[in-house]
Amino acid sequence: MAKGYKAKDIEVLEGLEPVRKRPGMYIGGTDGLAGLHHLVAEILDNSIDEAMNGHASKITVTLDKDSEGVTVEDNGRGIPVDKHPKYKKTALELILTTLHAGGKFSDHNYISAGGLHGVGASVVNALSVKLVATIWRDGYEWTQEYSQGKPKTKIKKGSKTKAHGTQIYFKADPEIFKKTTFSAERLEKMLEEKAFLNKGLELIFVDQKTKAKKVFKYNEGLVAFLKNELTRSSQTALHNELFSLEEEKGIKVELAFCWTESTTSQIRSYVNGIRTANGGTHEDGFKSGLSKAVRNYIAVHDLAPKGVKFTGDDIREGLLAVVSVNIPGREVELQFQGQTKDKLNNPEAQGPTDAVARTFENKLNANPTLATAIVERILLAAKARAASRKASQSVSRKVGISHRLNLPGKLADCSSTQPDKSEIFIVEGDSAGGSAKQGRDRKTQAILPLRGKILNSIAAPTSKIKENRELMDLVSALGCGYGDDINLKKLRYGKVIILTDADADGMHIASLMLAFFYTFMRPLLEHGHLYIGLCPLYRMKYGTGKSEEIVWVFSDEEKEKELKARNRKGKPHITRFKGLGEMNPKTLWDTAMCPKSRTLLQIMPEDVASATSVLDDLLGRDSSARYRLIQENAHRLEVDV
Ligand code: 0RA
Repeated sequence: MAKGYKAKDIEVLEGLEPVRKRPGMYIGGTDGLAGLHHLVAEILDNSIDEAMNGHASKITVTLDKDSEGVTVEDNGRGIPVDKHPKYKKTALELILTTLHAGGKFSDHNYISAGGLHGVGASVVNALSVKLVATIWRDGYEWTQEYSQGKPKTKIKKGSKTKAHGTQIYFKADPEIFKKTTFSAERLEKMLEEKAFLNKGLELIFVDQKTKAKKVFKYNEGLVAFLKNELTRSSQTALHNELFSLEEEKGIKVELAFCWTESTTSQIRSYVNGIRTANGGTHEDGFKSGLSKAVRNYIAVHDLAPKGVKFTGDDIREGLLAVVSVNIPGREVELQFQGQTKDKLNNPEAQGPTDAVARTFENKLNANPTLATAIVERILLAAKARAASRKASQSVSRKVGISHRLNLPGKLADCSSTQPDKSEIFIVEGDSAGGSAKQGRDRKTQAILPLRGKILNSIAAPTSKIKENRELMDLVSALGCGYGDDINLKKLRYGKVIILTDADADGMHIASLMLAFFYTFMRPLLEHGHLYIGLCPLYRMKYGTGKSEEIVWVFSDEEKEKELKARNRKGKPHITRFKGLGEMNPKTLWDTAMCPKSRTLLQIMPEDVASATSVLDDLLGRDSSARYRLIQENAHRLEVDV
């Protein structure tokens, strides 16, 4: 622990202008709710660091009555308020007004690499129309107010107190953010997640609007998360004990996992409290360590029947796991990659997670009954996979050799043969298919109408898939095969877009399709080829003739908002769409197909694995959930401008 941390230890890098100029670079977006709530996470992470270093025991987050202001308070040491000898400013001011200001200890006692890019309080300050820091320290209360990153007042010495701690109140700047109202639900989720990740830490959420107060504290940490997740998805573990492994040697690794009846696996991972929806090196390390432990155990005890080969996927079938690593130190910069920047790329995270997961072998050795249950589960998965592979081989071969010649009759193909310039719309029903065929850009857009409900592929064995005409048409249109024989190099379209009605039926069909893609063509999702096309619910027409203006909206909320925003313009004529089939080709093109005006949501494997609720939100009856989802996923929406 650092001794006598004072203002002089603060390293000063640069001012805050770049943050206001390009806020997206620092918080990942200013249109949706994600960026806005990221502000809270940044402030919260500082308090969590203070607590996890043993200086604070309680953190309270309070949301104002109007949901516009947030207060984060901890009972830590308080940010130092003495003046830095060189910069002639208090440590508080340096922390709040300079980018990347932090203590220069090697043991990182102040700012760990936490927060999206480890940028912290100054970024929040820069993007707040008002920020008030209240510090209890050195026997007094101290306050200072800021606006848009600049001090509005000098630091004020208030009344005497024995208390110690830090309180930051802030309101997001409407010049920067489209929306400045915080969501209580989201904040609550954030605190709950932080409580799972930091075992024993007490986090309190107070919503002044509803007067609700919630306390999050999980002494079991990630294991509590597993239990919660099992209950939520009404699943049970195959074994009594849930596994928890941890170790801290520089990099802190925490793992919790169990096996369930499910035929898929779900691994959730974090680095320094940041969710990595697309996994990365830490997750890879976990998988390889777990495989080694299980394989070793099976080999040593000679448990594999002759001729049964099992893969990593077999080992992980039914696995539910959380992987959390903390990479300390400001020297190590977190590296993220992938289209959505949510995949960890730091090589140093792999070894430690691998090593910790490998120690699972000891648990297996210590408890043979439990080990037998798990090994049986894995061998069963291996046998099932071998059987389904055999069944699918004959089909895939056919698909592979001359897929160009084998295209299904109802496919309206595009003329381009370059996958990166081609896309395919999978639409439901012939009437929607007809409109889409007429409305499309035939150079780059192919249409495949699917009839009837497709098989629920999660439940269906691979051999049944082969008998399903609709799915086989889909497979041959895409050209890349499926199951173990999938080869994305042969994928004929760069974007595969599911387009269904925004109603319960459409939702059902879309979820079946997602289940199919997830189970049999997962690499398609992993490489970001799969999208859901969003169709508007209403058309709002203002004026007529030359002055006519048309606005498409996707939900009831959006409609209300639009009406409020435009009330001076007079009443619009509003049309509600019942389904794609009702739209004429031109309308369908304008709203759902034209790359310049349509809205696509990219679907990642996580979305399917973690919950069908993404779909519920997207296409379900509750259009407010849909609105929220669209808002929150603004960064993933692909809207060409
Ligand atoms: C710099 C130095 C010290 C504490 C902090 C910052 C600090 C920052 C935050 C942010 C939120 N809560 C916080 N609590 C503390 C250490 C000061 C000392 O050595 O006494």
